[in-house]
Amino acid sequence: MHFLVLHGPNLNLLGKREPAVYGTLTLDEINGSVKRLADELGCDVDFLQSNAEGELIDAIQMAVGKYNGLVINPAAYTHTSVAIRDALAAVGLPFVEVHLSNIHRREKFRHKSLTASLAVGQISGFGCDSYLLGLRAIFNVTK
Ligand code: CA2
Repeated sequence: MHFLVLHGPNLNLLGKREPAVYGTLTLDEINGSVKRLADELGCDVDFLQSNAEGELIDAIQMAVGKYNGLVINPAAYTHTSVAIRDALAAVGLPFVEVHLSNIHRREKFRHKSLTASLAVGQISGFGCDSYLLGLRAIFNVTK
């Protein structure tokens, strides 16, 4: 099994800014934890972070035939991007949407996700563990 972990805009700043909201771990540290879990589960994972909507869409389109599923934190695009939703719908790969923070206890504009209704499920509010739970979830539903 092979999974793609996609990180949306500004997540490259993790560990360097706003630790009260997003924690102190860097993106590389989160990816390292996800990779260790993947090794334990016996699956492969690749990672991509992009600040560009089009690059995320290209990665989603190119995931077909290569990956069994996605773990995606679309970051701010969660709340705005019809284009990312359309790409996820078009490829039809199973995906789990993850968020570090609990988007439902933050500002109202973060409560709406344009992608969650296509997802197998959404995991929100557990910091780095959201990604680990997301990988376990996509692994379990696709095995
Ligand atoms: O909680 C999450 O994972 C979010 O997807 C993070 C997004 C936010 O727009 C979503 O509403 C919830 C923001 C990612 C920005 O990451 C930063 C990390 C460090 C410093 C500044 C921003």
